Amino acid sequence: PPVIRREDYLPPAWLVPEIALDFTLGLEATRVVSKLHVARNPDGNGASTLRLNGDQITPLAVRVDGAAVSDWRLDGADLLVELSGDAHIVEVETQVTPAANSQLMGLYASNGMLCTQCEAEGFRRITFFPDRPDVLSTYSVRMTGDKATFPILLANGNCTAQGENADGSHWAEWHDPWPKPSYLFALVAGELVSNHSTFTTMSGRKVDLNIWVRPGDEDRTQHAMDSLIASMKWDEETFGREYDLDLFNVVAVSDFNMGAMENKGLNVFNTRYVLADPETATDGDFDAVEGVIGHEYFHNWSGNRVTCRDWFQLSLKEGFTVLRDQLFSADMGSEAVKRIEDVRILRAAQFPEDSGPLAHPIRPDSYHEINNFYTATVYNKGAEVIRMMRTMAGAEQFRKGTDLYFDRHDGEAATCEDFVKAIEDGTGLDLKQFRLWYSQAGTPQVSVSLTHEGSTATLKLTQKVPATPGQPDKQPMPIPLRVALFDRDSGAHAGEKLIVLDKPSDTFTFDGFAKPPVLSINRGFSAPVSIDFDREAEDLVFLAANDDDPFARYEAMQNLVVQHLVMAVSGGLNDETRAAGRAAIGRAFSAILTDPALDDLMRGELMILPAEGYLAEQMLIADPGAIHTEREALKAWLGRECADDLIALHDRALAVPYSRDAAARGARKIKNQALGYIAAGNNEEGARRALDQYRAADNMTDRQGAVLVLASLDVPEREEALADFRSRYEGNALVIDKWFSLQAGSFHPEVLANIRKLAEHPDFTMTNPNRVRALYMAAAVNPKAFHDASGDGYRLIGDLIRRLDPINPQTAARFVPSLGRWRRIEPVRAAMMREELERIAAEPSLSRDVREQVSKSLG
Ligand code: BAL
Ligand code: ZN
Repeated sequence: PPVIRREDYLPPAWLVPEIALDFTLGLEATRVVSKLHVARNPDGNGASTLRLNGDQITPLAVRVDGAAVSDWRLDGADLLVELSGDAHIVEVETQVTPAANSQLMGLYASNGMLCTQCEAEGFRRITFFPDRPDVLSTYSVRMTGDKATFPILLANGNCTAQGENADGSHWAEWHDPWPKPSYLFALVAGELVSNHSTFTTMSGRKVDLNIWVRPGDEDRTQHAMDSLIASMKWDEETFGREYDLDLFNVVAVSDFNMGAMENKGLNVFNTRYVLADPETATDGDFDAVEGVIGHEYFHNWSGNRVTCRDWFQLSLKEGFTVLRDQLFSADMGSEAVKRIEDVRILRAAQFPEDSGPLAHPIRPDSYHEINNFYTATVYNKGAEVIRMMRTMAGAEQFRKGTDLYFDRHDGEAATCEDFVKAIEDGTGLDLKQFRLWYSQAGTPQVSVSLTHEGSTATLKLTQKVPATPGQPDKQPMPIPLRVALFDRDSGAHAGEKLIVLDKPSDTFTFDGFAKPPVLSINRGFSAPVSIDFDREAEDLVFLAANDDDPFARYEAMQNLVVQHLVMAVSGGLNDETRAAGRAAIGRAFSAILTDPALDDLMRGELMILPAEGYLAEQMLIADPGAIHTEREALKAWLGRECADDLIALHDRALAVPYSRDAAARGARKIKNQALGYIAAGNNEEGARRALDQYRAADNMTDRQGAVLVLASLDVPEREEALADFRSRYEGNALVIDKWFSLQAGSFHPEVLANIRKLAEHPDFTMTNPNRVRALYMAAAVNPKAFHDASGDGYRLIGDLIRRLDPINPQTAARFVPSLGRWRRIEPVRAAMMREELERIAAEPSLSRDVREQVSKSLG
């Protein structure tokens, strides 16, 4: 397949200022008549050929200015029409088969309803169109369908007319006044009920809000509605952004490739990010609903009003919108905990991407299949890059930059360069060198040393941006680091400073220290880098107990454990040094369990051990078996060593009644954390407590936490809880997803055999992405299952990719990166991982999605 390159961008030859779409709806066959008002682009190449992209569709009729034409031709999947003048009306008829669309791109059927997903290139599976984000059109949509099958008819914008026909069908017309690219088009038709509310914007516009779900699900929509209203208000207050239509619809569908989609005025959501009530959703699920509702809503400005010129600019809207949703969630809950969670996600998903065969800059230079670039790099690292600009400018100046950006580019398809320029002009920052963050891949490594002489502490920093595929040599980047130096005796510091390391190496001096101070660096994770600082365990214990920056406190605890486990895994510990290392960790851990000044949400966060994947990242070549064994051993040791404190914590948390306030959520968080350690230290005590917690649970956080622990134990209580869980939630797809995930993600000795059995379970299906991810993504990220020494975990994922690819290539391709990590894994496992990739590569008809990921991974 051809490679698409950023440097090859050319403006479109033809523009489409207006489009009218007429749908005759059916699950088996939907007829589409599309009328494009096309106009020659004065900035285009002047070509007389109009190229309309298509994908698995055929033109049934083509008309130009009302007259049928026959001199059209196909170039691959694209339709080419010759035009003589500067403006024409081009009509094309197509017919699609939604029920057979298992890719879930374009128009498809889900649970008896019709819905669309067009980003990135799904619109061309509905009708022929210049399907690129820099062609903006105003859309008028007419839908006709059987009233019993499709009682609700929705599209972007406002409903302008509706009526009934004598034959039992009905119709609706929708008009969206805001010009938009085709990827933001949406249509939904089906039996839906809504939770309705209203919001009055800052200028006094009353907006109707609906959360549409299948009948029976409406009781689980209030949190989504509350989150939507909070998002609308927050974006006005924080970014000055007001909603711009009279109606905002959100529809939940159960078959969906992504989390959700920001179609103008008609967001389409995975049910997972809409439905939530205490009985079926954990606290984490509630947070995810709030975050994704916010994210999609914020796209109305960062993505819709200002969209992307081309798909290489994806981070323009995604990185910025992720930052916006992170700031929103931080304001709605605990800023400290949110920051830690965001960094944990970045390290788990993005750092491995940046150090592997699929590494790419946040603004990629080339791709084969754009679906493969909806990555943690474009999204999460993209957010970190914009966050750094905000950190350097300060929130107030940054707002001037974003105001200028929205103002300058409203109604346009913009580039990352446009964004940086607006931030530069609005804030006064010089971002010349900073632009390297957009073009260079790889996580910068910053080596740190701190020396002390007289009353001066000298900080020496050295940066190295590692080579990545296609980018062997890197330039130094500006790295903003928030630092503080603590006096060991008083436990205080004289104020935080922001330093920017923009050279390969630099020194910074700090005066007024009679004794060597304790350095706290990259506070708040001010830069997405990895810090290499070999330091005394005692300094980390000090920071874990004293640092006033909550992220830095978490980081100190993580580093303490990472340093110890990396030594343990590499065979660098003897009995004595192992005992000393554990003792230091035990002291810090115990202080966390008992510190009365900590709130429980933060305490629960600090209790989490670094993930096995993150530990593997710290080693050039990792042995996943050794990492698993050492980490589990430490967890069990902590469970025994701190048993009394953990049991006291668990008992205290059990006594807190359910509510959604921060204190009760904190109690549930430490309850489940404590239970995990208790079970690790003493299986019987853990199993007994877990079953009690399960039986007494009046909410999903407690229930899932109990099953999570039991699922990994080889005890009789396990079966009771799993069987009850399944029968209790029979028919609730999202909770049955959890039932699959809990087992596939467990550390049970028979986990791989259990997964194979679950794949044969009548509730399992390959056609629902949530269910596929529930079973197989849980397995792929479960080091015990995936890295099983037999290689069966690799075979499991390899088999899945080959079976899923013909059904849903986009979802199948998401599983490839786990196998693509082989270069960083010990040789015996690496060979088996590679072998799986080769088996996939040998398939004769792979999708473009999987082909690209596999060939890059074999590289
Ligand atoms: N634009 C695709 C889904 C999202 O990032 O909001
Ligand atoms: Zn997004």
